[in-house]
Amino acid sequence: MSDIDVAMARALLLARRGPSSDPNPRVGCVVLDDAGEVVGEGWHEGAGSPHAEVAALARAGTAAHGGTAVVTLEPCGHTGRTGPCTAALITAGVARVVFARPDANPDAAGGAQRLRAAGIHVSQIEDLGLRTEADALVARWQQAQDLGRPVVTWKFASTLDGRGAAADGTSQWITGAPARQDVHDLRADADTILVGTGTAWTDDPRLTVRDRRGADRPQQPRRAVMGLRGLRPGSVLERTGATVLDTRCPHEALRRLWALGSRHVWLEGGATLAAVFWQARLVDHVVAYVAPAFLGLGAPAVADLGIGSIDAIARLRLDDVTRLGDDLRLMLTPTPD
Ligand code: AOF
Ligand code: ZN
Repeated sequence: MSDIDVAMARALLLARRGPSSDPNPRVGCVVLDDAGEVVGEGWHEGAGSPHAEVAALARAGTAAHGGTAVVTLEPCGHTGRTGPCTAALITAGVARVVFARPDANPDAAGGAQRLRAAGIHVSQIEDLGLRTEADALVARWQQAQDLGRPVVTWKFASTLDGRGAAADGTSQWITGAPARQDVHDLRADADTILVGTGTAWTDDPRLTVRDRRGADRPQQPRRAVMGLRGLRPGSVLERTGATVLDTRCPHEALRRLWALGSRHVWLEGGATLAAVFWQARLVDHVVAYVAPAFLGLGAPAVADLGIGSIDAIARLRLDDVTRLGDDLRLMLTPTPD
């Protein structure tokens, strides 16, 4: 591994210190001096805070002069919430910039060109493994940019016969503890947990991300409730100030969540709300927890998806199967018809 590859691997690690879901991508930067020694490190802490390059240059000070900035993302050439990184790199007098992947945000793109115009040697890292890692780091953010709306992951738990609740309406617990903990781990990747007002009224859920001991984690996604019924007075969500989206339209709900900075919505139910998103083709990923159990009569975990005959069957691509205790977790992607 070259010095540059080592620095890029380090920059990728630093980037992971940033929030996993934010309107901005996670970015890390390592500054090397003209002898190849690390003189500054930085990462982006989320929208509104300094970009990774600016943070790393601040630590490097004058040692950056004639040195190399190694960045996981092409430095931005625009003034958004903060100034352009290209300007900061030029002012610091770096001789060389190596980045791992281009910035696909049309506003921020063009950074490499600007740096070149200022006489800086700019290149994309050669190592394909490092490029792939940099892509994976911002995959969810990139998907949301491409869609122009938050990515939607629909999660549900069901029995073998597709039931989400028993005939008397009771539904806790279908899956075992390992599967329930897994939900918390996956929830942490989203910035918003969304349920319908129906679910909010019946279940009075907390919708927080908890650790293995059941304590709330420090970084919590936004909790949002969608529908025209509002929140039950005195419910947990009302007391803790959940976001209320007083609309039945899933497009409108996602527009509002996007404006609030949301890029990945974790849709937890109920079945009717999920079906509304599905029929609007707004479901990007499905996570299904299947318990080895029957309920026979009872409420289906999945509501009417508007499928009238076998020709219209909704098939999904099976991306992964994992056993969690006695349950199965299926990761799926809807396939276009
Ligand atoms: C970088 N370094 O650390 C990050 C970049 O609104 P702003 O000013 O925070 O700009 C956000 C955009 O800048 C974001 O959409 C992405 O294109 C880029 N993010 N660029 O050079 C960084 N976080
Ligand atoms: Zn920047």
